[in-house]
Parts: sequence; C-alpha cells; structure tokens
Amino acid sequence: MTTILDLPVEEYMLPGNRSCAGCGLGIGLRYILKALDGKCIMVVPASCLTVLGGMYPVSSVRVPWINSVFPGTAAVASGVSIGLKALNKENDYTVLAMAGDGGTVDIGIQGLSGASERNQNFLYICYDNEAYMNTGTQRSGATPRGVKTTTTPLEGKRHNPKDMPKIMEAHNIPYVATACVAYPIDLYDKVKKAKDIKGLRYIHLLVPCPSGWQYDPKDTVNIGQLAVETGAFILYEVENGELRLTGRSRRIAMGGKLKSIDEYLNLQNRFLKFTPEEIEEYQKEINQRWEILVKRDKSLQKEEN
Ligand SMILES: Cc1ncc(C[n+]2csc(CCOP(=O)(O)OP(=O)(O)O)c2C)c(N)n1
Ligand code: SF4
Ligand SMILES: [Mg+2]
Repeated sequence: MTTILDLPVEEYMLPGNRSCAGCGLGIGLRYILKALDGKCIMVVPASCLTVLGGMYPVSSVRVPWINSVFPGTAAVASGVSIGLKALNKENDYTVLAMAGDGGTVDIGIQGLSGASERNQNFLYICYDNEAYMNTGTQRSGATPRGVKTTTTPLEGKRHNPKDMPKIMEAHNIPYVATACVAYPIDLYDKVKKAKDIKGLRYIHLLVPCPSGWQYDPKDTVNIGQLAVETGAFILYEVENGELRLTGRSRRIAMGGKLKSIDEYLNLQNRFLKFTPEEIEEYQKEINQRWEILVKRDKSLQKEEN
C-alpha cells in the first residue's frame, strides 16, 4: 500500500497560481504530475485549469502543455499520441488530456467517444467541479439535482447528472476509475496504474470548488471526504470489466456505514433547502447506487470469505 512517505519529493507544480483560495484542482494536479514523474504532455481546453496553468509566457507547471479548443481535447490528444508513436517516443511520455466536466460530459463527449472507440493511447482525466465554473457557475450535465447555478437560479437543477464513468465503461476501454482530491494517495495510485496501461484510460476526478459550491475555502478536503463518506461520490476502478471499490469506499463497504447525505448537503450553500421528504428521496437514490456497485465488486465477497 502506498503511503505518504512513498511519494516522490520532486514537485512539478511551481509555487503560486491563479486559482481561487482553497481550490481542489491544485491538489489533484500536484499528485497527478507526481504519479507521472512529470513525464507527460498535457492537453487542456478552456476551463479553470487553463487559468491555473497560467498565461504565456508564464506557467505554473514544469511540463509541456497544449491549450486546445473546447470540444477538441480528445482529438488533439489522439494526434499527439500518434505523433509520439511516429517518432518512436510513445513510451517516453504519457499524453494527459485533462478537461472539466463541461468540457467532458457535454462539449467534449463526441471526440472522447470517438477516441475511446479507436482505443487511442492517452490518459483522459475529467476533473469534475460539477458546473461551468470558469465562466461563473452555469449548470452542466454533471451538476447534481437540486443545485442552484446562474442558469438554474430559482428551482435548482431539476435533472440527475449523467453517469460519465458508466458511459466510459460502455466503450470497453482498458481502464476506468473514479477519484477525489480529498484522497490524494488513492488518486496517485490510480494515475500510476493507468500510466502503464496502453490504450484509452479514463479517470473521473471529483474536485470540490469553494467558489461554486459556496462553502468556506478551508473546508475543501472535508467536503471531498464527506462526498465519499456519504456515498454521494464512490471510489472505484474497472479493469477488463471487473469493478473494484477502492480506498475509503472499500473500507466502508467492508464493515463501515455510509454517513447521512444531509451532512454533505447542509455544508454547501449551492443546494436548495430540501424538505425532509426530498432528503429521504435523495438518500434512497444514493443507497441504491451504492448497493449496485458493492454487489458488482466480486473481490469484496472473496475477502469476506
Ligand atoms: C467554444 C467555447 N464556448 C464557450 C467558451 C467559454 N468557456 C470558457 S471556460 C468555460 C467553462 C468550462 O467549464 P468546465 O469544462 O466544467 O471547466 P471549469 O471551468 O468548471 O473548470 C466556458 C463556457 C469557450 N472558451 N469556448
Ligand atoms: S472557480 Fe472553483 S474550480 Fe475554478 S479556480 Fe475557483 S475554486 Fe477552483
Ligand atoms: Mg466544471
């Protein structure tokens, strides 16, 4: 098991960037770049990540970085990986496409689906802050039900979000995983594993955002942990169709208990004030999804026996 002492001391993020105080994105990128030993070429569409990366001629990271058009991330990453192959350098670098939820589940989904069908050789990380944050919090296909955004200001979003990891699983790519920046070692291990797999690898990374989720910037890790501890977000990986719960989610499945969802909802001002009946309904949906994933994890049953 990886511990904090096993992490490389080398840093690939430079001190100082332009993201908001308490943004979860910097935590995620720091561990992702460590797991890739800084040997990657990033492809990034318009998003908070472009802001974090910085404007030419300055940069907050020590790795090459291509800014792509919004829908083109997976197409550009495909081109870069084919170019590396032509130069006989495909084992020297990981091509890392990293886009927000808007740039993935809505605007980039067709290019990503095509690249997945072709099993193009790159790692795609969707960092999910559950709205279009860079342009001031508009709802996306990943925004949870009941969230107030600038495009759903009164009644909150009325629809459930797309299950993007499930959509990616349906493409039969070699690796699909979820992760949350509040559990950086779990994220680190997944990126390290994905690095050594050939073909299209997808990680869906939950990134709490104090500005859009409306909570105190000091609570980013706490909120991310609560997302997992309540089952609002579940940590798992799927290799060759086999699903395995990981990290905190695995420990809960092996004898713990999910916390009640209202603990998570109440800490964030982005959610509507739900009635007790609505909270009960929310909890029921979370429990159902949790039970489906626990049942799918055959390795849990083996460990119990
Ligand atoms: C084609 C196009 N449409 C709209 C924009 C404006 N725009 C820039 S960043 C952004 C939000 C991106 O949202 P997401 O992908 O979720 O990343 P986040 O900002 O939340 O990190 C938008 C709408 C753009 N740059 N290009
Ligand atoms: S709006 Fe949210 S995701 Fe974007 S930089 Fe600020 S805290 Fe980070
Ligand atoms: Mg977003």
